[in-house]
Order: sequence, then structure tokens, then C-alpha cells
Amino acid sequence: MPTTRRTPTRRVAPARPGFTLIETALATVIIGVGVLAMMDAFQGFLRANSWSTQSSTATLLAGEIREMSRTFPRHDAFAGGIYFENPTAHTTFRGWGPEPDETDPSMFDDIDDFDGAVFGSAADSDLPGPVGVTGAGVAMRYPGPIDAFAAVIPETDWAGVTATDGAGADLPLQGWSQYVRVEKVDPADYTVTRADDYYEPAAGATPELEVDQFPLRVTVWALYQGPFDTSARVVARHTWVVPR
Ligand SMILES: [Ca+2]
Ligand SMILES: [Ca+2]
Repeated sequence: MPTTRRTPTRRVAPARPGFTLIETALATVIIGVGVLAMMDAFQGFLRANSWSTQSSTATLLAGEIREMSRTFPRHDAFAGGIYFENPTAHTTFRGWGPEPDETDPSMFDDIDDFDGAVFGSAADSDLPGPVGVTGAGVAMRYPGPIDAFAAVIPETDWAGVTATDGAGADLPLQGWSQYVRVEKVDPADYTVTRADDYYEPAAGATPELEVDQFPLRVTVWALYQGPFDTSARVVARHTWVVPR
């Protein structure tokens, strides 16, 4: 009886839907690169947005000082301006800086009152240029930053709510300071600065240019120190000249 022998056939595994390891790894790499690019772009946007916000705040703060002093005379009209106690010998210079009763910026009433004033908490070492008024050597310290009415500008959140300290008092705008320098400049060349007590002696037919007859150059720096910064840095600077 003939027998038939069945040839064994290889069983082929049916194709299963799914991804191979290589495909999965490739997909992960592709998606990963895309996500990284998006995060980088987002960080760039945040940096640009932060710079834009800081720049506009700094410009505003510098403008507030200018607006506050816009109608002020160069020197105090009530206290006799700036002068020498001995006008002949030109000794004992008086009148530069805030007058003795002007203990608060709301009492400032002339341009030279602002020289060396810091409105805010920026350290002396972070202030640009020589610090302080004639002979004082240190900055004049006031709470700040301030607005054009000499009121401290409060910190507000994104919803416009003013931040307060534990006692319920308004917190000033965090991290910001204004620093002001007032310098006498040569009437013929505003780039040449003169000492606060400088006067030009008479020469020939030209009469003496008295100590209070010079234009003033005012410079306001707006500085910012972030919560993780070790020092304050200048974000904006405004300079203008008050003619005589
Ligand atoms: Ca004054
Ligand atoms: Ca003054």
C-alpha cells in the first residue's frame, strides 16, 4: 500500500501590525529634535519679551524724573541759588544739592536737588560714574522708584493688584532704581563738564561768568536687579540739558 508522505511545510508567522525597534527609535529621535527646537524658540521668545518689558519700564522710570523736574529752575530760587559766601575771594561754596529742609523728594524744587540721588535699593557699587554730591562722597538714598509726583511706584501683578508686605503696606516696584546726576556744563560746549563750584574769571572785556550761570546736564539711569541677580545693571539712560 503506497504511502504518501507529506512534505513538511515551514510555517510562516503572520505579519503583525506594529513598529519595529528601529522605527520606534527613529520616531523618538525625530519627535525629540522637534520638541527641542520648539523649546529653544519658546525660550528665545521669553527672553525677547522680558527685554522688551524691562526696556519699556526703564524708559518710563527715566521719563518720570524728567517730567518731575520739567518746570524746576536750575538752582533754588528761595534759598539764594548757588553762591560763594565770600563772593570776592570765591570761598565757601553753598547751595548745591537739596536745601536743608528738603528731606524728601516731594520737597525738591530745583534741578541741583537731584544730584547724586538714588530712588531705590541699587547698591552704591552698581551706580555708574562717580557717586554723590559735592563733598558728600555717598549717594543720597530715598525709597523708590518714584513717579513724576515723587510718589513711590508700587509693585502690581498681572491682574493689576498691588503687592503688599506682611504689614499690609504697598511694596515698591521690585528690583528697580533710578539714579540721577546733575553736572554743570560749558555754555559753549555741552560736552565739557565743570565742577559744581566752577566760575570763569573776567578776561579783558569779558565779564566774569558767575558760578550760577552755567547750563546743567541731567542724566537719569534706570537700573534693574532681578531676584537671582547679584548686582543691579543699567537698562536705560536719559540725558538732557537745562539751558541757563
Ligand atoms: Ca531745592
Ligand atoms: Ca538745591
